Amino acid sequence: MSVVGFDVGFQNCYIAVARGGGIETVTNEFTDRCTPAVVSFGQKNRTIGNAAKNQLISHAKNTVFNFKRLHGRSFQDPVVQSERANLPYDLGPTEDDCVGAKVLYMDEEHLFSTEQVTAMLLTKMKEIAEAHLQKKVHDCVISIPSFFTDAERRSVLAAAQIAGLNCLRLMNETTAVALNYGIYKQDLPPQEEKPKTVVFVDMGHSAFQVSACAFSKGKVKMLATAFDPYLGGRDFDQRVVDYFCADFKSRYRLDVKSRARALLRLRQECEKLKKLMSSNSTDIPLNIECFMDDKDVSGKMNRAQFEELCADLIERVSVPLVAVMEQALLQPQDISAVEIVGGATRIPAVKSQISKFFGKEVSTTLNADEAVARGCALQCAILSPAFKVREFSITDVLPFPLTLAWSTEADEGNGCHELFCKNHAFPFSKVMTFYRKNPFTLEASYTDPTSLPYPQAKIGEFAVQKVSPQEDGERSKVKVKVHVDTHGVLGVSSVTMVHKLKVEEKAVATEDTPEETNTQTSVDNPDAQDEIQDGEVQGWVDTGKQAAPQRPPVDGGGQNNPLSGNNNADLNTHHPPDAKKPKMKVMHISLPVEARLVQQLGKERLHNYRELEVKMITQDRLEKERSDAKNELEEYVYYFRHQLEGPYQMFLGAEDQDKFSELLTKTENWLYDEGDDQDKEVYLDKLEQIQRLGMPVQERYQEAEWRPKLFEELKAKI
Ligand code: ATP
Ligand code: K
Ligand code: MG
Repeated sequence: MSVVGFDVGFQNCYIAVARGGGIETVTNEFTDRCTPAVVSFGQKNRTIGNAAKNQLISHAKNTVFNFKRLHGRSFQDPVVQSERANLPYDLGPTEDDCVGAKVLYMDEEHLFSTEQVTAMLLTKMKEIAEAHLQKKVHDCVISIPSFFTDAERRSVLAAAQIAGLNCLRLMNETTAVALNYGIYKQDLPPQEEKPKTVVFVDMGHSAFQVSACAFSKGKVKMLATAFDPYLGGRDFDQRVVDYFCADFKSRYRLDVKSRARALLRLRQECEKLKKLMSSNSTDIPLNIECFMDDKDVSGKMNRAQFEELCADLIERVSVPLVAVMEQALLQPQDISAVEIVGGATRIPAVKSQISKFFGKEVSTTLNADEAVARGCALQCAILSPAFKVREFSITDVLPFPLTLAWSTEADEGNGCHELFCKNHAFPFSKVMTFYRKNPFTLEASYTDPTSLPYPQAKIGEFAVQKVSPQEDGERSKVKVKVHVDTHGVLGVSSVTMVHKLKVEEKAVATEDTPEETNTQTSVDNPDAQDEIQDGEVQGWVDTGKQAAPQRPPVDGGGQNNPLSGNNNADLNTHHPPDAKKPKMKVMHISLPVEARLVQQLGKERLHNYRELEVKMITQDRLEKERSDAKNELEEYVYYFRHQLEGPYQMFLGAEDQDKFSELLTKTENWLYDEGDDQDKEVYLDKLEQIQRLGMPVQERYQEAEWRPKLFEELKAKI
């Protein structure tokens, strides 16, 4: 059992693990807590993380970054097209209408889907966690922005599967932060008292998210979430980039935007400058040597100038703040703390805009970079049976309202119902009842396309199969259980058809134990159900009348059910508990459902991606072993060359010395020539040749070193 949390950032990724009763943020092989979200493709292998980031400029066409927002989208998607315009590598459509990165890998053209690229990043993060924990990592919790739609969430889940991870929960980033904040708090009010309300604000590289939460002892309830999916640190960078592009055009006559590499270098420098301006209000210089056409360039900027360039971005910070307070029906004075995380909240103007809005200082209790990963690790620990964690319940909220629609059987027009309102709690299940004679289809979509940061309101269709009329030709009652699962993904968890059958007196007499429970609906936590009563629904479903008012949402206990329905239509016989009607028998028949979801990766494709990932992992490992063997040989040659001219000289005869020296020279020349690129075994062979000559010399030398010392020691003892 592994307990791991992954914050997969747009720019920066963090890994946290639970170990020895605490949460630790893990460092990677460069002793860095941050692993950049960059994957670079080479002739022999992939490089991922810090090493890949170093290739951003030198290897621009085959180094993939800024891909987090491509999840669950098609190539034609306007978001994809606008990202594409700013990327030095190219994107293309995959076979199943997703988007992929076009790169050269092992001398061949490849189109790696976004799921595959994120899986590569997750593979790297998994390896870092495994190196830290010294054991295999499988179970984990992965963060996503709270505004991710169904398709985006499913796409990230697919990436986890490709990486061989079992994602126990996709966790909204601000929810992870809230958990990380609340679970350690000893002074939370008891459940019967007024909860403590805290607002969490996260501005990362690509997005801005705000959540209002209510904390009581042992629980956090998200009240509302708001966001600007297109406001992040990179937008501030872009303003600085634009400024210097104009500046360099007028002062140096350079057209920076026409050169991808120059633009990348400028962007990196502008980001550094932006960070420096956060802690310094005076002029900060910007110098880049050999920038374009061998020209050096220089410029400067100060904080006041920066704030002027970004004035409208800073204004936009208030919009989600207003929205979250309106939705949660809160006034600024109701808020006990405003906790900020995410790198871009370090911009002083962003910070002051937030504190101005709430009329109080913002708090930075949490580690701005690691809070999301730590919250995910905590969630994973809570979900893991192997870990004892303080009781803490988390109720999250849906970012967008969801509607189910259906066509009626008797040409009475179509029906639809908003099943989950905005900020509805999840995980959550609801049961809808239909009266049908034939199979039918439910269409799920987001209620309000205009509020959606996604081009398509449709989520998918659920085709309810094998519906048949009752014995007497009447419509059958069909109960459809719809849920939003722990990942925030919509699905139909079960469909039951109820058939009433007339039975012979005799048959009843043989089975007269009344059964009360129905195996199909008792699976879920009954608290999480908001059942629409049969009678009410009958009119509502097929005549288009509205349903009776629903009970308010309650804490849900979600089931991690697969999206597709149950295919074995097993028959369950139930007797009505009412003994006065012994002639009726009720059968609950489980029906299969076929889910056709927007942008859903097929099972087979997913399987192929996983196999390919495993192959690439092996290839990376082999390449590492190969290059390690080569390095070792080089080091040996260098070492013995040095020692032969020095301390080892007197431990070899002249003839042997010549022979050894000759071998070293030969190997050295070989390494520069055809030995530059050989299999691991070839290097190991050469290494052995050298060791055969070198080892005896080394031993003689060591003996000679030790003998006098040993002699001294013995003398001292006597
Ligand atoms: P996202 O949350 O959008 O997926 P992310 O999690 O990768 O992105 P973070 O690591 O939280 O993003 O933040 C990165 C951003 O914060 C970058 O734009 C970076 O330049 C910015 N940033 C980091 N430190 C500072 C600083 N001192 N001043 C200004 N900006 C900063
Ligand atoms: K991050
Ligand atoms: Mg982030």
